[in-house]
Amino acid sequence: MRVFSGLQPSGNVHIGNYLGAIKQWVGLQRGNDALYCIVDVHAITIPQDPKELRRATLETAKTYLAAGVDPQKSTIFIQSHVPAHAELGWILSTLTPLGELERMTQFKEKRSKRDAVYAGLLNYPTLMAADILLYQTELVPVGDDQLQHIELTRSLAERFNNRFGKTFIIPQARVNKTTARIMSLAHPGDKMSKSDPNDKTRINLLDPEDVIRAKIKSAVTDSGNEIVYGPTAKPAISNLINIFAGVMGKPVEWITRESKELTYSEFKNNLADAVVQELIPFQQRFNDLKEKDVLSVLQAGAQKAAELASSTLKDVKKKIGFVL
Ligand code: ATP
Ligand code: LTN
Repeated sequence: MRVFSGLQPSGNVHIGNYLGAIKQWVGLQRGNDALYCIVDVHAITIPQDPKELRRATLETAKTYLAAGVDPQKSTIFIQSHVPAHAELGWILSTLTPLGELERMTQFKEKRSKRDAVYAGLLNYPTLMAADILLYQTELVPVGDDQLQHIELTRSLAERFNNRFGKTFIIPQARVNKTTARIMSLAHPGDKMSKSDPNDKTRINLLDPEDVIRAKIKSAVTDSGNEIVYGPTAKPAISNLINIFAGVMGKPVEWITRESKELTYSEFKNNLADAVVQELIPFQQRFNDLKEKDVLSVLQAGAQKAAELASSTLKDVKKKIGFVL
């Protein structure tokens, strides 16, 4: 199957991004034709410091590689290296009713947090639809906050196909049940987020071991003292169980069975051991990567992606009446 997904280049890549998205990507490389993109064109929908954007873009590429995305199996590239994304994004924006964009939860959320909002932010979902549709994608592995965008992508593809003839494959989202929405360590009612000003709410992939342990130790828990799963009654412990299950690659039931006799503090210790065991080797691989090798992976990736994208874009242009 053709698989496509992406992450915005920003610092603070956290264990929610890792378990909700990147870890799924690694698993999907086998037997599929996967493209994993660093979406810098999306990132500039909110103001970015140019130096920081460049740094974060390369850091995100290193994160993919260190997490196990293998350039021999998958295509890794930077969105702005393939101009077809912006071109198809523009075309799709001319077919998207304004009301549908204004209703997007992520847009409303981001808008409410900022004084100035630019047109690009409203058009974010049409660019995301272009990312996906350009490659005739069948499967889009993401966290559950992206489901609404994928729904819009599907309806845009259907609308285009109905009006101009069959052009796009209708893609499907793929979320991992236990890790689709990892919650904040401090406020289990909120999603763990890159942009939360309080760093203690998340475990960053690059946090040192003592910081990881301290953050897990100070994570809020629920009343009572039993390790039982129940996202409504016990949201904080259930979130920690989800993280544990995701890191270990085991079902929630296995974690709760193994932890039945433990106190909250013993359970947290075991969780910290598991997270450290996953992240410290990741960090070693991350630190060993050289910028010049990363750049050459990205260059080869862009070339491959551009070839695939150009055939869809050409078909689209012909169908809408552009002279080729
Ligand atoms: P922010 O947290 O600032 O809203 P973000 O982390 O959602 O940013 P991206 O970096 O673009 O933004 O997200 C990359 C991927 O990680 C997406 O597939 C998204 O669904 C997933 N993801 C993000 N946060 C979580 C989370 N808390 N739990 C599970 N998956 C997540
Ligand atoms: N909006 C996504 C990032 C993203 C993406 C994509 C994910 C941009 N284009 C295409 C999957 C497929 C987010 O995580 N914030």
